[in-house]
Amino acid sequence: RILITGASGQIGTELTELLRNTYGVDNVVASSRGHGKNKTVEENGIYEALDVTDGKHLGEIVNKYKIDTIMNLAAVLSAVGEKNPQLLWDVNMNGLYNCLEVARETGAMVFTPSSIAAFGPSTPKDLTPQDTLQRPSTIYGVSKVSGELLCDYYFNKFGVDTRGVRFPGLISYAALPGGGTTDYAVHIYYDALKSGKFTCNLSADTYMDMMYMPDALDSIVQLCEADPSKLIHRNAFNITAMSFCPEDIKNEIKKHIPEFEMDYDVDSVKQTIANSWPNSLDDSAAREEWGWNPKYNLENMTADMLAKLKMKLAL
Ligand code: VAH
Repeated sequence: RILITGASGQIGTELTELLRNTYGVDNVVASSRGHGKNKTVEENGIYEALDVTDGKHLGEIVNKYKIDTIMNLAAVLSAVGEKNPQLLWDVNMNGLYNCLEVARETGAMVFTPSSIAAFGPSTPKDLTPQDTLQRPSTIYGVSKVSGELLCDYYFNKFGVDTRGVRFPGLISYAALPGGGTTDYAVHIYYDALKSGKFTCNLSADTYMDMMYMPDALDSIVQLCEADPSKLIHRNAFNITAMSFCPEDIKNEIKKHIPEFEMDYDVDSVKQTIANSWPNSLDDSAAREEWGWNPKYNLENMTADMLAKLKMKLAL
């Protein structure tokens, strides 16, 4: 059985649905901190209210359901984290530590996402290598590098099967993102449909790696099902699908909504964070070691995102 923490979040909401459909409803235990946050997750299968910083309760759930795979998606994201670094450290690091300790005792696998945020201003920005300098300047990035190192340690020291990917900005229509720096790339689609205009909080030439959620979900399943003997790396793999700036996504949306307009009101905190991240990643290690191969680019993502959002907003 699989336990998903953070199951009501942007990734967790859709990952829960995918895993229930793939492995069977009775083989997936969804958990999140707040009751009543996400009816879809809470009412369509096994659900437990769980705060990952409560290691004892986490252990009880893992034993109750005989969990063999923990997908730890509970996290505070970059922009929210800069406003409350202590909360971020508690959730992102103590939550992960609790998952690793339970896995050490039970033999469970642990998947934890890292992020392009694990890189910093001194990292090579273009086609950022799999193995390179990681001196992030955000507390979120510090927690992601620390998480990568902690997961590798638990694999090398205790044999815990830990795996992770460095996610770029994720774009989805099912659940809103939870306070990240890349969130503009989601909200732009909502506003394009709702009002025909959008005010972007990052500058026009801010390039960041991005990925459509279907590809992100596939990467989690592919990596967790990968033959461990083929994995040279574990925590965590660079993966990306596209790199674009606000002007690129505006122009792609205008192909569908010609009258769409965008202006700028740059958020200095988010801009500073975005400037510290890579412009594009080299994801050749993931392609070679476990067959990573994304299907969505800016063009087909935009077409699908607008079509799905139109239906969602109509409801
Ligand atoms: C954030 N969406 O903006 C997350 C992600 C690469 C960005 O980690 O914080």
